[in-house]
Amino acid sequence: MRIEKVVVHRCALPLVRPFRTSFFTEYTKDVLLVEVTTDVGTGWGECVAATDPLYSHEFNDAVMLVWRDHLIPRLMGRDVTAEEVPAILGPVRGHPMARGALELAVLDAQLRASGQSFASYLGSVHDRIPCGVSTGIPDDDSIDTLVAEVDGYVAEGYRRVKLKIQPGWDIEPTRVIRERYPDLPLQVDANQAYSRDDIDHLCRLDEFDLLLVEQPIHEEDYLGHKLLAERMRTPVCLDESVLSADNAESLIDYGACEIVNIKAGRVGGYLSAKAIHDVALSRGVPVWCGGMVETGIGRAANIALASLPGFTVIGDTSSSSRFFHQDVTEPLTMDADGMMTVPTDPGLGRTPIPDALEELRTDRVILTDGRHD
Ligand code: OSB
Ligand code: MG
Repeated sequence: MRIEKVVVHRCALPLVRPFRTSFFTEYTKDVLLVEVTTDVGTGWGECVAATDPLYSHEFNDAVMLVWRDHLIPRLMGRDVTAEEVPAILGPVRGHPMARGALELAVLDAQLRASGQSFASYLGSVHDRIPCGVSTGIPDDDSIDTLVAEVDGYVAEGYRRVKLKIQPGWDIEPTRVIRERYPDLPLQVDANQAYSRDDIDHLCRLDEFDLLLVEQPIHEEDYLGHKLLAERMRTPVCLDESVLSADNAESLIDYGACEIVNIKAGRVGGYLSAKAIHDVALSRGVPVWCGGMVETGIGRAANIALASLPGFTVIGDTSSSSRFFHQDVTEPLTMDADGMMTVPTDPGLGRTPIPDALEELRTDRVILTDGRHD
């Protein structure tokens, strides 16, 4: 297919409640949606970068520049298949979130043209997937607020809950939720807030029978995670450290990682995400599908990814309503039994609703000729 035009729709989606982690508090989701026009039709992608470079070095304004000056010029006017996109963009170092969003849009266009769903293309083995939810640190630092939020998620039917932790907000909140829900599948995510010096402290989490502890230490400290994994009974899972299939294989074989959180946006796209899944499956290492507070575009793609066979741990695959009053697409919705149906329409199975896009959009840029309107 020939790539003819790339339009970026920047949108602002107010969150239903602030989302606070060890590294930031987000009140509004500022997202770049990318619309690629080809000679066989249109495709949509979503970039998981944020306004500020706090989770990753990538951020939305930088993504716009790298798209405009380095990535899109390599694709424009070319006859490509989606599978060729990683190699075409490969000479540009880094910027996996920027690359992944373009690959997703080209894949969506290709699959819509051929009538195949994204899930079927990736190798889905489930029609429905179980849903987990990520719970932020309460804005008011109150355990009662956390309990009320978790009570709400459990009542909705979520099958697994993740708590965000950081020094000073770890043992007590986890103890309270575990005592209230002795059988709830529960895990914690520190987003790198601890160091090698905290290994004894982190081992105190072992008494709560957690599914895993996610990215406790700095993303570059592989030895720290290995030392922790040797000491801690709770499995150590990596998120930010995992960048590619080769690096995932290294982390697994080195002993730094017992479970992998796969976020397609973080690893340069769904083809790379699938390759990481395949490596982990070959090693018998469970994987799960992470989230980046995606709109329905990215969320639909995540749900498809989560239906692959190696995804044996419940992911951050919550309903659109977990974060948004209004999504840009028809919402992705969990059923009362805590399961979500994997989209089966061609491509992602979701496109922006024109009125919603219009209402939520803060900027529209035709990146192939630089025009804003
Ligand atoms: O570390 O998993 C994370 C959201 C934004 C940035 C980082 C993370 C998260 C989440 C997932 O916790 C939230 C979701 O999309 O369900
Ligand atoms: Mg994480």
